[in-house]
Amino acid sequence: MGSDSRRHFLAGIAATDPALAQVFENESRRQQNQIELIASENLVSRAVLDALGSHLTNKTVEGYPGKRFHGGAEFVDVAERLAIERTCELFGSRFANVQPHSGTQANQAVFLALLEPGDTILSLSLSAGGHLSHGAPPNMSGKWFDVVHYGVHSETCLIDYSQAERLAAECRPKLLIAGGSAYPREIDFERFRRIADRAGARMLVDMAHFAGLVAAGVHSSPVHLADVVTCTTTKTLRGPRGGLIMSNDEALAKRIDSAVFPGMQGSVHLSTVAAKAVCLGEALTPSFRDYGRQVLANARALAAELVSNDLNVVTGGTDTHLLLLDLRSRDLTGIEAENALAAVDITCNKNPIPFDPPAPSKWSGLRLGVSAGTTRAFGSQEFAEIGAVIAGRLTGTMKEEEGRKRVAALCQRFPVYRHRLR
Ligand code: DSN
Repeated sequence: MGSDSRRHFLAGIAATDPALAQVFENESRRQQNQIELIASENLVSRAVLDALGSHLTNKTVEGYPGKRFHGGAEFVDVAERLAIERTCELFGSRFANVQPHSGTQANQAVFLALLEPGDTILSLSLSAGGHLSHGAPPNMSGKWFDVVHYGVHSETCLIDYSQAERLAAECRPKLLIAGGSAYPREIDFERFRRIADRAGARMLVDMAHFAGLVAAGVHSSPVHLADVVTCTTTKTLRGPRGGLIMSNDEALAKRIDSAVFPGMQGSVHLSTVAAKAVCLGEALTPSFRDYGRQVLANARALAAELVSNDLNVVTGGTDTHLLLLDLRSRDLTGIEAENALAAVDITCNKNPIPFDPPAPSKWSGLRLGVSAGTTRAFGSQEFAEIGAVIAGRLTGTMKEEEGRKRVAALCQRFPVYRHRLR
């Protein structure tokens, strides 16, 4: 082996690229030393990390297992088949596409399979907890389709199903979307199925946020009711960054496969597909059910602590891994609260609450999620302690130094993996 190729195959990043090695080291320390409450994050297993850093990244394939456009696919086909089979087993769907690079691309593939430009979509508005890819104006979905939004009741902040039904009768959408990024309560999928049927619409459920809870059996499943279900593998499902698409109708599944490839994507990110298979395998084990139950218990413990400290939790609580704080009564914006918590090493994100103005600087919500902390083995007691620190900082009753000390004590007691540099 020449010395160049020797170095190429044997030298690790610490030796070849110290600047990036330092980034990995810093991020690894940050994940150890901060409490992660961003609702779309989690901490993947070492096995998922192994899959993401595997030799599969060298392989180019397009198409689907057994029908590739490139040779040498006999082993990677096994990985993709495992991901497909495990998706179907875990969620009870007949068909699955495991290639979308993200939840947004999964949704775009569904649009390509089911819609023409100019068709009407009916979906939850962004400020009520919806998602950018469901027709928000700056997104491709908002530019290419005629989008109508339903929202939530002003008093309860729960989905206004009657409004959705009325709008569906008026605008006759081709696609009705349920799901979003910041709606903390269970969605009535049966009601949405009836609304879609009456309007002659297809129904898409985007369960990106709560897919792991469905997998764990602690949240109702939309898979037998919707025409198509999309999700990410990232959030409560605790896997790599990427998307899945499920359906039960063979003809529709074929259209979705064609929409993903060759419609929208090229070669498959095989390391990610293998990592999806790993996380789906983990989600099929009994311990993932325990994880799901603990996520719900922790989210409720956090909500209860915040409410008991006079903070306003939108809808009064949560049925999922996430909750939303309404900061208006504290005269704080979301960004001010996010910064105040960052100063005590708690990471979370500003978010619109229902009826907020569109400008992010004016949002008055803060979104908190417990998936990553639960993976770290925080239980209800630890989440009550986290709630006490959040409340203390947002109500001004706890000094910054004390908040930082209490967060550091928790982080020390519950270590996460460190990045292994070679
Ligand atoms: N949709 C964004 C979120 O919920 O944070 C990214 O996944």
